[in-house]
Amino acid sequence: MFQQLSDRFSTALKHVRGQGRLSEDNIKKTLKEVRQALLEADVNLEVAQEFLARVKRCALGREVAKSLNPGQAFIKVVKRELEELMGTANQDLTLNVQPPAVILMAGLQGSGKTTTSAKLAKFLKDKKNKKVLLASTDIYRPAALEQLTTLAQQLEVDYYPASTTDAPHKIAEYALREAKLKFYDVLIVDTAGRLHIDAEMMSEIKDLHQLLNPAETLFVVDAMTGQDAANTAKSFNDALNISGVILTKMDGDARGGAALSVRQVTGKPIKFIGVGEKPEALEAFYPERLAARILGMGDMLGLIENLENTIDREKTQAMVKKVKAGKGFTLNEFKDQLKQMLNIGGMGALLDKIPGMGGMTEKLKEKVNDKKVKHMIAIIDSMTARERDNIELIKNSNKRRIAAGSGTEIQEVGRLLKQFDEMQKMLKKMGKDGGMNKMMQGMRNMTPGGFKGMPF
Ligand SMILES: Nc1nc2c(ncn2[C@@H]2O[C@H](COP(=O)(O)OP(=O)(O)OP(=O)(O)O)[C@@H](O)[C@H]2O)c(=O)[nH]1
Ligand SMILES: [Mg+2]
Repeated sequence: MFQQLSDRFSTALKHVRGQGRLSEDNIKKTLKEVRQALLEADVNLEVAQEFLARVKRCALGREVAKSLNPGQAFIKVVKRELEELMGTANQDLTLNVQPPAVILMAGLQGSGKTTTSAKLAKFLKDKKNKKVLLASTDIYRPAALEQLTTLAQQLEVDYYPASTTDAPHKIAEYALREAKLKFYDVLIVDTAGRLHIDAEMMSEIKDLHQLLNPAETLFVVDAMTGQDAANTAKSFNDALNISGVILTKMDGDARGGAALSVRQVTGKPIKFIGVGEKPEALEAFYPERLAARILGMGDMLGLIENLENTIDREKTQAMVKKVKAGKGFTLNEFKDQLKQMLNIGGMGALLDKIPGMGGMTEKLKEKVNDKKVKHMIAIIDSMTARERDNIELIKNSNKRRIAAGSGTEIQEVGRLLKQFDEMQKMLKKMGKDGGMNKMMQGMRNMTPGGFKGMPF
């Protein structure tokens, strides 16, 4: 996410970092490069120009001049202005209306409406404890209704079983009646996509809007379309007042132009971002966290949230205790950790948020792929309980059996055992000697020459 933009910013800001005094002259180059970075990111031109004017004004202003480290103060200004561009604070959904609160989803073809409707249903059910009903009024695209039904069933969210023989506004009417009758808190209505925002689409969605009187009308748009995302959201908003935008496919967006333009161009907040195809891959939109990511400062809060949502705290604490006591851990415990790693959304999602890891992420991702982790889990699963407790018992013939059982190669089994053994030694040593220094040394060994002593 934002790789390209982040790289360009870090190059641009290098010149000012250590500057003792900022002048029109010595920030010229930086401002030019920041401008270039924004335009390459496909940020709307007007938005980019205003941004630069504001940054320049602040950079030459009192606040920066009187600070102890003007170079750092300048970077702070850039960060603050980036946040400002994206809306400063997270804007939650407004659902405090007489239930059911209706969320109407709109957007162009393939923007991610149906997937996002399902993600949102799961989010509201799991995180906000809401009773949610999903409905689709897409009677046009073949199998569109089935797509929503399948997603709803997978996520164990209720759905309204619509029929393609009913008109969209009829489906909406029935779904709303059902939601009222059965005391749902929220009704999410997915709609059909169109290639362009045309009169037909607008008239259908206006109809639905009038009938449903939604608490939220969310425009779903593909972040990879850059500033076009902001423009389509704007034309839609001009015709039908929206309450917010959801940017999807941010996981594949290296440039960031959409995220940086939408708020200024439409005047409406981005409320969520889609960061993958999985149902959990939806995040509330926090401008300050994204600004930090763009500037290579990572997103520790996001990382902690990911971890808190998925990590089994008791198991992890028990393990940390053992490691501290210099005891190492068992293969079963190791497997638990691997599984938790996958739950977080894989190593890629994790590394992406660690400060300073931005530039390394792509290379690391190649090394540390989820497939390897899955293989490792399968290998451990194919061992007997006795073998797991005592890896000394595992001879070549056992390795062959384990490889066959896990669908891997005998070399992979050998590698895992060797790595596990090395890791045990390292952990035991760390536990005994204690202290952060050892830990830091261990981390340094992990990069870039390879993950010594780590499971990869
Ligand atoms: N990588 C990634 N893919 C996504 C994301 N959101 C949606 N997709 C994918 O985008 C494709 C289209 O998603 P849909 O939800 O069917 O889009 P839609 O807007 O309902 O499409 P129509 O109903 O045909 O207009 C699917 O393959 C999704 O898996 C995301 O945040 N990241
Ligand atoms: Mg759809």
